[in-house]
Amino acid sequence: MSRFRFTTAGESHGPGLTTIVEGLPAGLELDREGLDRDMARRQLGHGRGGRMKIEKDAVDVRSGVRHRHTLGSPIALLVANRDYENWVERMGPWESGEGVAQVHLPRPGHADLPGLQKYGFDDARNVLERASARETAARVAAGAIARQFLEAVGVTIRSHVTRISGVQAPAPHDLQPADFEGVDDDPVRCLDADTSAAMVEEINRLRKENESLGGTFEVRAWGLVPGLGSHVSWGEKLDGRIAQAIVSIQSVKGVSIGPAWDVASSPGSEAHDEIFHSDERGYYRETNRAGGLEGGMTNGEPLIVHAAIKPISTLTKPLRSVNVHTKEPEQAHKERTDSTVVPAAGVVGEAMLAIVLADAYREKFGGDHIDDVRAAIAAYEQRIDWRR
Ligand code: EPS
Repeated sequence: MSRFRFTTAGESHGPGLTTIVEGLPAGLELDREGLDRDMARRQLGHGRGGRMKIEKDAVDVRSGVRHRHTLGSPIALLVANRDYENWVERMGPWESGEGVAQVHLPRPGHADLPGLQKYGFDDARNVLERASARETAARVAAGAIARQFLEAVGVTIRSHVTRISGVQAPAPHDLQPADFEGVDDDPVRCLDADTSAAMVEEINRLRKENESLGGTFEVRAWGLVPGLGSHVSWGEKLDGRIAQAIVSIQSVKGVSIGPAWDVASSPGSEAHDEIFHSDERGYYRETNRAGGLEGGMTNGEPLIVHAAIKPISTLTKPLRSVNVHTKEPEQAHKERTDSTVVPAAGVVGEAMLAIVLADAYREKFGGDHIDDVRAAIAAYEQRIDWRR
């Protein structure tokens, strides 16, 4: 199979998360430290709650890898929930459930109410455990593998936080991967030190007021060959595939490719990227307003994706809701939560973009062994005379 596919399973306070990744070529060298690093990066960020002190997410590779190289077979990845030992009675698959408190107060903004209605449950925990952003640990495990495949074909992916609540970072131009060095050491994964300090202050201020905070992040990818995705059918357009993957991240409500909202308010002459050619560079552009995609295909420029995340819907000062048993007004369910997850969401965004791009490479270049993939890419680059 030459498509990158993955599926996750697991509840937030159940025994653990499972990811199955399919469709990688054989012979790809995997780096365990790189995998651990991505898992640890997802746990970072000022504004995370108590859970991140309990967990130390580590990936147990159960299949598909031997002697540090992929076998071409499905890769099964397990991430244990350390917190499960505190939740066995409430979450264990074979416990009776007798005497376990149910959640009857759906939180506005969470999956609680539509999930209860759709699946016919009495207890919103049956919904919220799977809807929880804990599932993103399983996505990042898959994304870390996708990233290593992409690195093997010359693609680099990075992210940074561009807004937290009302604090906006200055618009960055022409970022290169090297500009992201140290971004994970910043408490909010922001590239601008003054903005970062203001973001931390804003988190502290609103946290004291029992508020949660949303924001925006940006993910970039460099080194993509032109022509990934296709203009021929809606389902093959890479912009649509990226948008689906990014908006599927818990709490993400908006996505754009490049500076879409600015472009929407610009005249046509200032909305596009004029085409140039030189013997040294081949085709090139002097701007990247398209965010690296034209007609649903990569155009050889860096890919730029923005995402908007709403504030976490579990509030320590809960919003008004209704008890689904009595139908009486009550305050929404309250449990341990984060103030903001925007810094971590950028890491999840990297993972989801890596997954879509790995799939696009598998789709376009096929190959059973990583050397087949590299040879197919080299032949294509030669055909279109593309230089990195
Ligand atoms: C998360 C684990 C969760 C939350 C958060 C993300 O842990 P717990 O529910 O035990 O505190 O910190 O989940 C949510 C934001 C949510 O809405 O459910 C994680 O591992 O990232």
